[in-house]
Amino acid sequence: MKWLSLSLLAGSADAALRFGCSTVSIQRLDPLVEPGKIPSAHVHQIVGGNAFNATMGTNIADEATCTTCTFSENLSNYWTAVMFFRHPNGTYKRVPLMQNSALPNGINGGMTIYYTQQDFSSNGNQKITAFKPGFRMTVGSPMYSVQPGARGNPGLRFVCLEDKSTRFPELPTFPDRPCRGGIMTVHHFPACWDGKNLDSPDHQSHMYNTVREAFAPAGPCPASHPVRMPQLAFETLWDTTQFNSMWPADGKNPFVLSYGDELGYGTHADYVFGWKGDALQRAMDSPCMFQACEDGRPLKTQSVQAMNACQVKSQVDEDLDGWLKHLPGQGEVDI
Ligand SMILES: *[C@@H]1O[C@H](CO)[C@@H](O)[C@H](O)[C@H]1NC(C)=O
Ligand SMILES: *[C@@H]1O[C@H](CO)[C@@H](O)[C@H](O)[C@H]1NC(C)=O
Ligand SMILES: CC(=O)N[C@H]1CO[C@H](CO)[C@@H](O)[C@@H]1O
Repeated sequence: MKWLSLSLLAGSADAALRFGCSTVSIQRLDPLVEPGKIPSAHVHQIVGGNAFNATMGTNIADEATCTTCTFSENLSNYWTAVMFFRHPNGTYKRVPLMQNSALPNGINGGMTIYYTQQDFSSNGNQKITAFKPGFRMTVGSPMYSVQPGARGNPGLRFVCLEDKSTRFPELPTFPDRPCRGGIMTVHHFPACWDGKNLDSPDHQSHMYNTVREAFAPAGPCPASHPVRMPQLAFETLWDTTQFNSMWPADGKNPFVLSYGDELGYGTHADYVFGWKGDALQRAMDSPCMFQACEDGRPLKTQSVQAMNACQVKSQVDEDLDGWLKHLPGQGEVDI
């Protein structure tokens, strides 16, 4: 009898988290790929808990005292590279972040984070296992300068926004024309775990990617990585509109990611798990969808004001907001 009711519980259910996170920091730190290095090679924009640092321990849920995300039990960190505009006169300006639509008003920049089940509308009749304390991973790589192999990664995309709700088409590279509503970058992470390792030397091989375009149903997890975990995804909205009047005469895309990528094949993102206790597992086991998961059903939430108040001070003293002669950390000579 017990088995029967358990298997019924694991039946088909739609459950998904979608929430906003304000910017917690924009600086040159990279605790996964370059731990301890201050400054790291390129600039990142970070959201989530205030335990973000050059070196991060395995128990950030206890180290952080606040988070910039809607769900206050979520002390995880999420980050990506930063977008810059290159003016025809050769200088660079950081592109501001803007909040997504469908989120509470007043969120300061940041990103929209998704934890879905197998796909947007179903768990595919299987248990979705939450990440464990100490879990971390990356997706994509700044080293990719061409379409990475035949497999590519359909989970890493750019969208030319007409307005904040444009979602298609998804492009593998930067748009080749000015976009009326800005540019969105999308990062879908792999969701199949090897069941053993919280991390791996390349921060990727403990996970296996079955991602398809957009939130389309993911393929089954392979025997090497049998554990289905939440499908994590980031949406980042870049307000490129103030630069549309400065589009260069040669018509080439003037936007560049903070490690010098003008095409976008090197787009990448990083994740460090930091939910308190079993909060993420409770959410994955409940049938709630988006806002219905808030206000203690089952997750605790906080106000936009409290989200925006959580900040991490930059440890790197450098100008990121003027018209810069070069991208921070790029094209400098080490003395
Ligand atoms: C980051 O680490 C440094 C050096 O260990 C420490 O002094 C600082 O307080 C930490 N910052 C945060 C926000 O934890
Ligand atoms: C480049 O153009 C920007 C925008 O007009 C301007 O503010 C900046 O001073 C210019 N820089 C140089 C070196 O001409
Ligand atoms: C469950 C839990 O410990 N939640 C904490 C999450 O972080 C906020 C601060 O952002 C605390 O107030 C909560 O107590």
